[in-house]
Amino acid sequence: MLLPIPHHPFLLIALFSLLSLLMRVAPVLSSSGPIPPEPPPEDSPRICPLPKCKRCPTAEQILAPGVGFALEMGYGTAAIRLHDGKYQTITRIDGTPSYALLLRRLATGPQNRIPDHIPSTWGKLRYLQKRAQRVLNKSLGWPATPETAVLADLISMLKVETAAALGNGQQVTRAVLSSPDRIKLAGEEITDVFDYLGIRNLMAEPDTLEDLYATSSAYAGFGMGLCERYTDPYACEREESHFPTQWLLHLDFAPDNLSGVIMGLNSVKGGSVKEAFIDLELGLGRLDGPNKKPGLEPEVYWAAVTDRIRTPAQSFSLQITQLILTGSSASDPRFKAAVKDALGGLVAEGTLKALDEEGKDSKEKKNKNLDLVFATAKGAAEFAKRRQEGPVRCVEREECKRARERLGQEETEAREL
Ligand SMILES: *[C@@H]1O[C@H](CO)[C@@H](O)[C@H](O)[C@H]1NC(C)=O
Ligand SMILES: CC(=O)N[C@H]1CO[C@H](CO)[C@@H](O)[C@@H]1O
Repeated sequence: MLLPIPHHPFLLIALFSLLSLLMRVAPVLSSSGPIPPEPPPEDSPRICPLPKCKRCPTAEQILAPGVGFALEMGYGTAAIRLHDGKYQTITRIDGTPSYALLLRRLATGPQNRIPDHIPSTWGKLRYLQKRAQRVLNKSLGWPATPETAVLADLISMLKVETAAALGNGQQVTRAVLSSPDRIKLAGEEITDVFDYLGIRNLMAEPDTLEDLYATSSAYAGFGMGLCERYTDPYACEREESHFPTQWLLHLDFAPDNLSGVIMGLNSVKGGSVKEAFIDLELGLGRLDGPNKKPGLEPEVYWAAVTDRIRTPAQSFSLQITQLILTGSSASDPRFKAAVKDALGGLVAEGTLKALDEEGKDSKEKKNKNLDLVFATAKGAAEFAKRRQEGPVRCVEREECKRARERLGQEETEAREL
């Protein structure tokens, strides 16, 4: 929602005051009702029955690769999902100290930063005033908030590398961004960053899944919980309804941080987080790395890691049925041993298979390592691909389906030539 940019400073000030005032009185005037969040709540994400799509997707929309970015505690990653189903991992870029600090603050701060979760009226008013300031900043082409600037800094680097990988002067104009489950960047926070960088947030339009966070994204990145016929929403829903319910434990282990999420889900779109922790004191860097804690004994450290993982798994009332690992330190054999210890006796043997799925020869091993680092970005790219290929919140007419099939045939023929 960009405003036209006024050129006169007084006009600006007047506009700003007016906005502030409007934002302040609006909730008072509209009595005690809740303040609508940025996308109006009129629509529950899933409309039933789905309307027919207004138009068919263009060939470009169908064929273009999906771009996924993942923000992790200390770094960001980018991946693309090509039309033939393959993934390309692009890059991993370490965040600046201010990035690390911001993510740390978000991870340990209040979980919900949008107005429907702000308890007091005073808090809501302050939120509205800040929102007016954000809109003003954006209308001037500035980052909406100082946080936007920090996140945009890293994402713009991911964007540049991704554009280079796409080649032919292609720019990144739309993408999906995943953030840690303990942070849950809100749609408006992502949109602030993406607007600043000229990227369209493909998750902005609510569908059955409104927001994408790291665990669901990594789950998709490992190829789990995804329907095959995603261009047909009903067929996709039918497929998903046959997926068994899983209780997933997602552990992320990096030099700086250890985090865990327990989630119940059957498809990637239907997850609900039961527990989430992030421990800034238990990253591998505490043991060996420039930030290491002097005098920390490896046994003590690994026992603490084991304990941190075991506690939520033990207190969770159901049995964990699936395990996924991500993060740049997650392939460390000592970590895997700690996970095995932590979950021993709590989960079925088969669930621990994720720990052994290491290739025998070194090449395969290297690819596995890549997976652990890029799984989240790959999942985000998968969502991006599905969202831009469509349909979103509608079903296609027969003619669209036929056009898709024709395009598919042409593609196959072109490949065979
Ligand atoms: C708007 O931008 C200015 C300058 O970058 C910044 O100091 C201010 O905090 C921003 N407003 C909000 C609401 O963050
Ligand atoms: C890099 C990042 O955001 N992670 C934090 C994890 O914890 C360490 C301290 O243990 C912080 O320095 C990092 O900023």
